[in-house]
Amino acid sequence: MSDDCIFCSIISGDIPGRVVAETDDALAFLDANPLAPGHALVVPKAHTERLADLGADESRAVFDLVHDLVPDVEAAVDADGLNVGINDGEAAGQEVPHVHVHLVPRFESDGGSPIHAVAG
Ligand code: D5M
Repeated sequence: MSDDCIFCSIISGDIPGRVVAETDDALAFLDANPLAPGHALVVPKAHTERLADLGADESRAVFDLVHDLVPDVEAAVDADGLNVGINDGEAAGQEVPHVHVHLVPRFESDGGSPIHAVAG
């Protein structure tokens, strides 16, 4: 837990988050600046800034939850696909220094362009 981390505050319940799934070590909630309806973030509960700093158990918890949620998120908004991405480090566009995986629903109608950075 980091006192000045917005995602830690969501995890602790100090600020509201639109939680969509929770496990012992990971949480998923809707992105506040969604790129598409259903845009969700999956985070480790333990405050960790960079992907390489995640422990093996936390990493498994995060990616297991991502794996579980992909079909649910896609179905929830009737999407045709998803971008799953991580901005890892400031140089890569990471704005919130707590590891998070973006799940961005995509639709046949949105053009199908790949994304180079996930900006919410
Ligand atoms: O993406 C950081 C993402 O975090 C961005 O898509 C907005 C989102 N965000 C920021 N604050 C909140 C709160 N309070 N709830 C939900 N989502 C939030 P990055 O990959 O770091 O650029």
